[in-house]
Amino acid sequence: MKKTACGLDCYDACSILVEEGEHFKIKGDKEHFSGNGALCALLNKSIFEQPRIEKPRIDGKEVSMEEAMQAVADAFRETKSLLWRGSGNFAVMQEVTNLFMEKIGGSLTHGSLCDAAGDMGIRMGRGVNRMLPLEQIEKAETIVVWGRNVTVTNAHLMPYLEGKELVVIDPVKTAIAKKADFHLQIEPRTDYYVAIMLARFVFMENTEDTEWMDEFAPEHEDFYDYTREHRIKAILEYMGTDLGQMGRVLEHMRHKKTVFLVGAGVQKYSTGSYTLQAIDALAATLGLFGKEGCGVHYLGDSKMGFENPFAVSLQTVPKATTDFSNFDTVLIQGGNPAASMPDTTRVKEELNGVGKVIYFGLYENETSQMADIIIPAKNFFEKEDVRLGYGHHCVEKMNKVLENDFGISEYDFTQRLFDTFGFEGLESEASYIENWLRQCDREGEQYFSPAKEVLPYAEGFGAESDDEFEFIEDYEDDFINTKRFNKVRTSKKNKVIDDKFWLLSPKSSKSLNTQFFRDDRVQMHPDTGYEKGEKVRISSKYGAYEFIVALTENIKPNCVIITNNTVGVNFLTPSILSEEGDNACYQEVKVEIERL
Ligand SMILES: Nc1nc2c(c(=O)[nH]1)N[C@H]1C(S)=C(S)[C@@H](COP(=O)(O)OP(=O)(O)OC[C@H]3O[C@@H](n4cnc5c(=O)[nH]c(N)nc54)[C@H](O)[C@@H]3O)O[C@H]1N2
Ligand SMILES: Nc1nc2c(c(=O)[nH]1)N[C@H]1C(S)=C(S)[C@@H](COP(=O)(O)OP(=O)(O)OC[C@H]3O[C@@H](n4cnc5c(=O)[nH]c(N)nc54)[C@H](O)[C@@H]3O)O[C@H]1N2
Ligand SMILES: [Mo]
Repeated sequence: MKKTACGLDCYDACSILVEEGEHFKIKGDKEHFSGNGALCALLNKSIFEQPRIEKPRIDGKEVSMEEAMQAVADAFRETKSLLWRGSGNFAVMQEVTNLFMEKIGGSLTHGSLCDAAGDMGIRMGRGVNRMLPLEQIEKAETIVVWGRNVTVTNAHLMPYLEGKELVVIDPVKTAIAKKADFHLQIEPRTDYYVAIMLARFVFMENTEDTEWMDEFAPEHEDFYDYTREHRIKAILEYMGTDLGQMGRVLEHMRHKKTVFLVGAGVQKYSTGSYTLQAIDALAATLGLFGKEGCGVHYLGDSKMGFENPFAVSLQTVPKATTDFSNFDTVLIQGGNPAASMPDTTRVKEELNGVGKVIYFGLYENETSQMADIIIPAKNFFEKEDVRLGYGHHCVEKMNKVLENDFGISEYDFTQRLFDTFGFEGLESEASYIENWLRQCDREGEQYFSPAKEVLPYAEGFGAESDDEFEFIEDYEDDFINTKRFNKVRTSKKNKVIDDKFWLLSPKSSKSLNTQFFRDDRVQMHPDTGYEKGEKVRISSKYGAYEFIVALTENIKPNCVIITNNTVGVNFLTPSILSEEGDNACYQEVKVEIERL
């Protein structure tokens, strides 16, 4: 049996056992930290069923790989060029193409469609974002699942939650919320206030960890004063909760080893960084850093601690709001920006303004349809690579376990361009893979990230662990007027009469972002008066699209859910960046609904 690992962009980064030969079969790895022996349906089924792009194309015409790669090389000669890389494959060799961009002086992107706002908020408080290892999650007494849809997006963590007190903070009654000891069903985009209010109540009842804070977070008295600037009654109402519910949350955290599992959901807003810094401040108030069974687990920086052989210093443009039409040639690798970036109307206009769009990927999608040159890629079963993780510290060598004679790997793509241009300095594929693995710590057969610390922040904060924790002390927000909390108007029978709805846009169990199953539905509360199967037009100030109604009581009537694998969802979302971190802000929008 050979081993490999899943390359899909997901917290779990599962190790995979492969039976090669006539009866090619994959299965989960029971021995592995993450994985508990099972594999998800995306891996067992979808990957093998999704039709692939098998032929390179130039202007819609099928050509040989040689012709297509010649056209790619020509497109990069003496032009202003950009590499926009998605996260279709999370493994490290995706970045080898940076080395070609460096040679031609092209541009790359910075920021993220995903987690950068939260990551920046963590850095603002802790200096560096060190991932909480799984063994601390295992030792916790209470788990607070905060804006993470664990059963869908992080399913292999479920065994770690068994037997623990469970609190869920989410505007949606998710599957995990239904199982929880308490579900705080807040209004969207109020997590900053939830954290500040909880911290305030912790101080009020004197259950804060003064001893720990005196040593590691000495500004705690200023923070207490800051929390007291927030008016309790108005803010609780704005959050859609009350004192009793806040008390129930605290009940599970008081004097308990507590881990917060924070997801992308809390930070898809312009203020996402402040939210994470506030959640961290609550954790600091409770003294949850550097102790067994405690901590805040968010999406980690998988490359932390490594010297990245593909790091280059080039000009960059923000990934979430890229002005593609400033470039003559754009290489889109492993992504589907025409669907996954916010503000699809703008993105499509921008892409139309580019001289040559090169799409390097596995599947047909909104972006391949707009490309001038199409290069079929190999998937992660078909090439050598290394998988790092943002949910745990295991590192896996990915081995080639399937043959593919029509696609090209990122390494071969880069090598062909080096050869055509006569560039030197590209090392062998094996030496790069060895470079990544050599930097890992090793226990038996298992590789671990060199950044792994069993008890992160036990000695302190910052890169040298000699800094103190920085509490949040300021919050600017112009999306809502925090003084005049605008209430959702409801009629006597609790039917919504406000004409605007929050757009919630989480992930789906049937897709990995826009790979695999694509949806066409909007989920709405029955009290909105719409009926299952109806066609509606949903619009925001950025654009509009048509969806089919599905009903759910898992949300409040002032929200709709359109998962991110739904065709057209990003016509509704704004081209703005988070105030810190240059992240996309998919949920910084309210939408209107029209019956068709
Ligand atoms: N099956 C599957 N798994 C995936 C992915 C996939 O597409 N499919 N994508 C992968 C990727 S790229 C990522 S980044 C991760 C992300 O995975 P998660 O961190 O789980 O992120 P989301 O699914 O976007 O949303 C998480 C939760 O946030 C809630 N939420 C929405 N708005 C708010 C809010 O204002 N406050 C709070 N407290 N909660 C809110 C949603 O209801 C949802 O339950 O998942 C990875 N795993
Ligand atoms: N409304 C809304 N939009 C969102 C989100 C949301 O929550 N709501 N989530 C955002 C998040 S967190 C993320 S991470 C982004 C993801 O957005 P993208 O990074 O654009 O990812 P995908 O849309 O999944 O497109 C991945 C493509 O990569 C290609 N691919 C897969 N494997 C390989 C490979 O090995 N090599 C090459 N060359 N290509 C490959 C496939 O053809 C696939 O179509 O979407 C963001 N968009
Ligand atoms: Mo993501």
